[in-house]
Parts: sequence; C-alpha cells; structure tokens
Amino acid sequence: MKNFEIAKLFYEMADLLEIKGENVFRVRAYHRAAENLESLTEEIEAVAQRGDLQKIPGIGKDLAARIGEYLAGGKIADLEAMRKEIPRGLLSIMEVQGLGPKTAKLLYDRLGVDSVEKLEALARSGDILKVPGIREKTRDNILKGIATWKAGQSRMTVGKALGIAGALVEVLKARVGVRRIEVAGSIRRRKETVGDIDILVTSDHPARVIETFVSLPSALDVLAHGETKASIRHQDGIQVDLRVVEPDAFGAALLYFTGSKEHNVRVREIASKKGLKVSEYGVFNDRGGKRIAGATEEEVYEAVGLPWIPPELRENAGEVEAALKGNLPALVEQAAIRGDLHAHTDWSDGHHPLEKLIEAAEARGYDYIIVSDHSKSSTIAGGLTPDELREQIRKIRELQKKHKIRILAGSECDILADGRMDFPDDLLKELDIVLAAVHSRFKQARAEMTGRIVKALENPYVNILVHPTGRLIGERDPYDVDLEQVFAAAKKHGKAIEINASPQRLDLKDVHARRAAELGIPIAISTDTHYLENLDNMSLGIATARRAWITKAQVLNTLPLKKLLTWAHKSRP
Ligand code: DGT
Ligand code: CA
Ligand code: CA
Repeated sequence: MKNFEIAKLFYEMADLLEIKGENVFRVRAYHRAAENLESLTEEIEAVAQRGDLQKIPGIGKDLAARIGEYLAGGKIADLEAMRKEIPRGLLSIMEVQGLGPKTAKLLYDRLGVDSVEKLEALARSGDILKVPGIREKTRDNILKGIATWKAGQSRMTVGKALGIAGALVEVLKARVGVRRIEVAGSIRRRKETVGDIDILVTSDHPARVIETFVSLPSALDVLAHGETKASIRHQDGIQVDLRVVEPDAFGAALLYFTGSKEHNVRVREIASKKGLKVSEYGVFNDRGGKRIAGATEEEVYEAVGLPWIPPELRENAGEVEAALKGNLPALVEQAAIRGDLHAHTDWSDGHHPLEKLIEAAEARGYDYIIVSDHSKSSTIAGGLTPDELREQIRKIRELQKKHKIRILAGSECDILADGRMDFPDDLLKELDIVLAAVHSRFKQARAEMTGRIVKALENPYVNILVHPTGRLIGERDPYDVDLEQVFAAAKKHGKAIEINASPQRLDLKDVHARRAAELGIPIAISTDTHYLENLDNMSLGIATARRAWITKAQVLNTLPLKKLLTWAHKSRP
C-alpha cells in the first residue's frame, strides 16, 4: 500500500528536518501529513489520479508535489539528499543534548559512534578525548546530555502521548472494524508522564486488528506479536501495547489496564471481603466461579459495591474510602470553565496577533480571555516596557468595543530577584488581572526564593502566582522553594495559584494542587498560550485539577466575569 510507504517517508522527513533545526511548522506539516496518510482509507494513487491530493487534510501544494514525485519515480529527491547528509546512526546520537551536529558528525566519522550506548561507553572510557577537538568539557556535557536523554527516554509527557494515542485510535477505527476502543493505562488517568501507551479494543476480527497494528508506518519495531495482543515501538519513541478483548470482559479489562496497580489491589480487597474475585476477565463468584459482571466498568464497580470512580482519582489516594462513604468529589469539568487567565500574543513571545487570540477564545465560547504578555525584564521573551504595556491596554480597550467576550488586560509580570514586581504599582493598577511569575535566578537558595515569592504575594495588585515551581518536565527541575510557606502567604493575602496546563509544565502538579485547594486557595487553570492551538491544553489542566480532587467551586476561572473582577480588585488600596 503506497499510503503507508509515503507516510513512513514523511515521518522520516519530519525527523530529519527537525534534526537540521528547520522551521517547526515545516516539521509539523510533514508529521501531520504522515498521520493523515496513515489513516486515509482510499488508495493514494486513486486520489492522485483524480487530482485531489490537496483535498487531503494537511496536504498542501508542496507535499502534494512530493507525493506525485514518489508515485512517479519511487523516490523523493530531497529525502535522499538529507539521508546522505545525516546517516541513520547519526540521527540517534543527535538526540543527545550538549552534542552539536558537528561533534556528532566527527564522532560518527572517526569512531563509528552510531548509538547512544556506544557514545556513553566511549565517553566514560575517555576514548573520545583522542579525537581532535574533543575536550574534557565536551565530554562532561555529553555525559550530562546522555543522563537527560535517558530520563526523557523512559517517560513521555502525557500531552505528547495523548496525541500519539489519539492518532492511533483514529487509524485503527478507520482501517479495521473495531467495536469499542479505549486508551487505558496512565494516559487514561492523565498522569503527568507515561511509560507506555495501552490500548484496548473489542472487534469481530481480532487477527486483522493485530495485523494492521503491527504493520502501521508509525510502528518502528514490533516487540511482541500474538493472536490477541501486540506491542510496537512507535516512531515517536514510545512503546504501545494493544489488546483485543472479549466484549463481555471489556469493562473488567478496562478497569484492570487503567490501573493504577495500587487502586486495583484495593478494589480486589473489597471484592474478596464479599466473596468475589476480580480479574481482567470479570467479577466472579468465589464459589462456582460464575461471572457476574464484566462488560462495563460501571457494572464491575457496582458488583463489588462501589460507585464508578473517575480514572483521574485511581491512585489509591483515598478514593476507595471516599467511594465507600459516598463522598467522591464532584470533579471540575471543561464545561464549567468560563475563560482562560494566561495567554500571550506577538506583543511578547506569542505567535499570533492580539485579534486572533480574541477570536479563538470567542470560538471556544469563553466569557473572558486575558492578554498577559511578559514584562520588561523578560528580555528573551520580548517583555513589554511600561509604555508598550500602556499602549497595549489602550488597544485592548479599543478592541473591546467590537467584541462581546471580555478582554482582560493583564500582564505576566516578573517577580524580580528581590521579590519586587517588574512594573510599578501605578501601572499594575491599570490592569484587570495581574499574574506574577519567576523567570530568572532559578538557582536562588530555598529561603531566598521562598521569601522572594512571598513578598510578591504581599503586593496588593498581584492576583495569581503562575507556574509556581518553574519546572519543565524532563528538562528542568523545579526551583527550590518552600511551597507550604507560599501557600500560607497566598491564603493570607487572598491570592490564587495556577495550574499551568502546558504539557511540559503542569505546574502546580497534582499533589501540590490538592494541598493548595484543601487550604482554600482558589486555583486558576490556565493554558499559558503561545500558539493558538495551545488553548486546547485547557483539558490537560483540568485533568490535573481532577487528579487533585478539585471541584468547580475551587476553580477561579469558573467564576462569572463580575465575581472574578470583584475578587481580583478586593485588596486594592
Ligand atoms: P506507565 O505505563 O508506567 O505510565 O503506567 P501504567 O499505569 O500505564 O502501567 P502499565 O502500562 O505497566 O500497566 C497498565 C495497567 O495494567 C496498570 O496501571 C495496572 C495494570 N497492571 C499491570 N501490571 C499489573 C500487575 O502486576 N498487577 C495489577 N494488579 N495490575 C497490573
Ligand atoms: Ca502504560
Ligand atoms: Ca503497558
């Protein structure tokens, strides 16, 4: 099938372009086109013959030409050229940070280094120091880079994994008859990082589902291949397990493979007290072994005397006890969110004009949208000077006349190293909502950092402490800060704390957000949008809030506009 052949080549092109440091939009265009070709059910040759290539989502003039080129001659010239420039082995070691393209090429040519394992061995033994131009410092950077690479290899952010899982579900739905299909495991629980992707399916043709799955272009290797289950290494660097199960056992299997393991153990304990056995195949009577439930999760839970428990809570963190007492929290839902309280535009480091942000927020049906660009000290992020911010506020008030959605003038204002705010109070006063953030001096000692943030929270104009720990999952550790003291200050001064919904951040993380909300601190769930599509990350922020047992009443941006503004301005002098 030519669809699959071309999809595989496009995936490869996306990889190579990324390594070459090409424009992210170009990289994504190839990636998206590959996904779309993967799920396209009609033969690509037929589409090409009709001249309809550009009607396929994600295929523009340029990509249509590449497809034409491949169909005509079995090759894509640009790809061949890039393959020469960057051989396969080189590709794998270039994922290591701290190893530039030139050094990578040098090591590849001189020592035949074509895998991270080899690179690590030669760096540890010191053999790479024999290559001219490689010094102790280079070696240290390479070893550090390898450590980060290894950490990143073992777990992926849930945001990225959800994208991959979603695409696979679409492909399987489009290509083979599946009756039910669900993503289980840690993804369904929306844990911040996931080790692998677990997909469950019921189908009248299990063998065909498995065959299709292992032959997908995005399947780099097949790790296991049985009659009803298979595992692949996905080309985006994660393992995917697929299981085909009996319809009568689907609910039991979904519960089992959603986990967590610890939650499952608790459910089984409850069951055994009632003389029942729970497995991935169903709920069985201890005597006689008759199956009494299994088709849906609801009936499995019901059989053991529990209400259905939302997957985000299934961490054995008190949810089974709460369920037994009928005390499960009514978790916040997407529909309750009235607006986004953290978003950038091209006035600072966002990638869209102000007007586009407003339109996109309107299209989502929000009642309000903030404009919160960076402040002047964040120079790399294009922070606004006081004059520029005043100009932006004027612009916002003017645009407001043409829009029903309330455009909140805001700022993501730096908390300076000594805890002062980056803008003077008389400017902050002009804003509807003020966000406060640490963007510099991450290495401050714990007491200093804590004091710095507490001081910012004492400012009467500050409303929300955003990404409170500064972590970037798999890239940067949180700064050293005493969150208990920060929470105490937020509580005392009536400030809100953010769950930043960006998949790399998810900051506050679930356990900390649970603590903050228990203390009665309002939680803002915001996307920190830099690209318009980032507005979609709201669902990840909500998932994190749900993992933190948070209800609608605890979320700041479920408030109607008037109440939000009354809250925001209550401590102003
Ligand atoms: P991950 O992939 O590391 O992010 O985490 P999970 O939770 O997705 O774990 P995974 O993929 O190893 O297994 C999926 C689910 O299957 C897990 O959450 C619970 C269930 N499971 C796996 N192994 C066991 C086990 O030995 N005992 C029990 N009770 N459940 C298990
Ligand atoms: Ca998993
Ligand atoms: Ca698994």
